[in-house]
Amino acid sequence: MAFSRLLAIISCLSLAVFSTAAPSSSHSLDRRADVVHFEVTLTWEDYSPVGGTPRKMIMTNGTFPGPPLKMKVGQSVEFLVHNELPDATTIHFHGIVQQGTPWSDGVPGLTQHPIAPGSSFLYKWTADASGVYFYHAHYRSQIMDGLYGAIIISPASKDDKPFSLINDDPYYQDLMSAADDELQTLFISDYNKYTSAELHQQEQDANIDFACADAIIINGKGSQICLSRDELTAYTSPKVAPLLAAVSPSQITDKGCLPPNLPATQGNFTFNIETLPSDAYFECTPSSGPTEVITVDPAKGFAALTFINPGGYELLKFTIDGHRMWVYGVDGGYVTPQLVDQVVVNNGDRYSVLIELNQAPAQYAIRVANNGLNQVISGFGVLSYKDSTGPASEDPNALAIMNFAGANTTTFVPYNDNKAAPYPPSPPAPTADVTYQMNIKKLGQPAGAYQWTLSGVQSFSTELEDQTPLLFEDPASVTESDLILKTTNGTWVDLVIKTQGPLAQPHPMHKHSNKAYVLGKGVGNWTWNTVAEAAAALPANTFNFQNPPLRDGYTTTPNEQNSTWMVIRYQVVNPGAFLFHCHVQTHMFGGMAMAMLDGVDQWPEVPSEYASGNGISTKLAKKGKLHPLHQNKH
Ligand SMILES: *[C@@H]1O[C@H](CO)[C@@H](O)[C@H](O)[C@H]1NC(C)=O
Ligand SMILES: *[C@@H]1O[C@H](CO)[C@@H](O)[C@H](O)[C@H]1NC(C)=O
Ligand SMILES: *[C@@H]1O[C@H](CO)[C@@H](O)[C@H](O)[C@H]1NC(C)=O
Ligand SMILES: *[C@@H]1O[C@H](CO)[C@@H](O)[C@H](O)[C@H]1NC(C)=O
Ligand SMILES: *[C@@H]1O[C@H](CO)[C@@H](O)[C@H](O)[C@H]1NC(C)=O
Ligand SMILES: *[C@@H]1O[C@H](CO)[C@@H](O)[C@H](O)[C@H]1NC(C)=O
Ligand SMILES: [Cu+2]
Repeated sequence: MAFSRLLAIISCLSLAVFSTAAPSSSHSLDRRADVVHFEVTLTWEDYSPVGGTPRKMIMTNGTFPGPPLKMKVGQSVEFLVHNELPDATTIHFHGIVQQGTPWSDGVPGLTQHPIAPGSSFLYKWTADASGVYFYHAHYRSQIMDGLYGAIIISPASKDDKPFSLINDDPYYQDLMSAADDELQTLFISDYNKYTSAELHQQEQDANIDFACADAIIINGKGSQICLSRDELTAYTSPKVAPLLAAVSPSQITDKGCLPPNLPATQGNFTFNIETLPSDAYFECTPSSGPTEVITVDPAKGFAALTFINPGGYELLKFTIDGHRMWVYGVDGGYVTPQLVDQVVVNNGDRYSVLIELNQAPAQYAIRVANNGLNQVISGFGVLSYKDSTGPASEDPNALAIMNFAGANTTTFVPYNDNKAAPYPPSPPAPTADVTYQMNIKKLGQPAGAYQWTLSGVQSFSTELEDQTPLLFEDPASVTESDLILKTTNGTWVDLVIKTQGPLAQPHPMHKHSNKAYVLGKGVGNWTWNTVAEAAAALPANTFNFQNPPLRDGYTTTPNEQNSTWMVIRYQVVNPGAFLFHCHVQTHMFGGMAMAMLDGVDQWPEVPSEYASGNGISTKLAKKGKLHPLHQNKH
């Protein structure tokens, strides 16, 4: 059923969907040298990306997702945001180091005060590394209300790119580099018809950790797809069958979700699931919105696509019918390329792939499936060869290698994250100066089923978002605690992240400011004081000190029976107050976060325009004093 819908979608493509023009990234070049200025207005509007009943969503300059920001490496960036929402907000530039500009990191309570409704804020930072990043709301879990858009920073030279490792013929390298210069971004995300605030209220009323989407959308487009009971049964993973025995009927819901009152997944709590609206978990009402079409030109030989997951809680994976993919970039950095058939994209992560356009000129399904056990769900887009008129085959599933539940239907090569070696090579220090251990778990009763801790002790309360930003404090006056750690500039820091089992979930962790090396992951209990101790005790290949992945997102290993652990290592190079947290929004909202006061010995002096309170540019921007060119905009 889901796939006959896809066929219908593909066969009407030639009629309507080609009109989706690429959004233009308009910006003005400042008179000052190499400053690029962007300006957006946020509004709260009725909208539904999937047809059906609209909800309130955040529009960025009237669009969802927001307009892409394009710039060159080395440029200074200004981003002026006008908050016309009914709520406060902040904007984070995900993956941007904010070297020397920690006050522009966009985290309320750490780097700034929330931007009040009706006011404006000017972020200023340097585009000091090439790659694909994204901006998104960082107040509460507002990202789930639609505030996100791409940041594309082009490199200084094509010599920086790893394409000689794919093909030693310069002709092909040039084609690949040209494709990379024109890369297209695909935001793949879960979607719910409830606002983030409504969803958190449902969590609290029902006492559950929420994880049940209406749809998977691509670049803000998609459909709510409802399966028959037979299809749902066929797609139910054997891994969840034993968990379902605890409920009656012992089955996933009509939306394909694990019921919200499973002790195995939620823990030992008393649930009030009768308070949930019926369509939050159970009732599936199909609706159709537009389908995202990515048009590619086979005359160019290759196309480059970057997949970004800004979603609330669904860990996702994608395949493209008829095409293998060279993964050449991860979280903005180039990597040693790998030729694969499927890539997992966890929340906050970015994967750049090259595809060779050597297939019959036709339209091919882009399949995006949930990678977690919590729900059977997929979303679809279309890769369309320019001037093609229909699908490659009458049978829409003829070229599928992954089904609606995300299970492989053939043998193939998934991307191996452990082999995401940075290009050019850039190894970490062989030892760390300091080790911090964290323990991800639910707080447990009497706390709610939606409340988590990263430190293993306390939850990071959302109320901390409204406190005086830690960056504005003298770090000597801030007490170190399980929620606030201090590091010294220049030192190498190991973070050991333990996830408590027996059902250890995958948590896509994100470090603000600098990237970190993923040294290793394991199943079982971490019982050592340092990585050096663990390395001496464990098999030789447990840790990678030679060419470990260097990235800003790192996902803990899931396990159905045991605890798991993960170690990341970073050098403190940018003093400031930086959040370390799970990018699953329900987990972050539930407290899975902590503050790193990096480089307390070299604490930055906050410029007066940022230190002087809430919204540096409220009046200035509106009077046009900061930006004469924009004088008449508001
Ligand atoms: C947002 O819209 C304003 C007004 O039309 C325009 O000046 C500005 O360039 C737009 N911003 C972006 C990032 O496209
Ligand atoms: C669940 O919690 C209740 C109440 O706190 C406690 O009495 C019970 O022993 C717990 N059950 C398990 C299996 O831990
Ligand atoms: C895909 O499915 C087959 C059969 O179910 C299995 O043997 C194979 O290992 C699976 N995984 C991959 C990555 O091919
Ligand atoms: C912090 O340490 C890094 C790495 O040693 C160094 O490059 C940087 O200049 C230091 N920053 C300050 C403010 O001292
Ligand atoms: C890990 O520790 C827990 C609690 O101490 C224990 O119950 C469990 O058996 C340990 N797991 C392994 C794999 O050693
Ligand atoms: C979990 O730990 C136990 C030991 O407590 C071990 O026997 C088992 O293989 C582990 N399971 C997995 C999936 O690693
Ligand atoms: Cu998490």
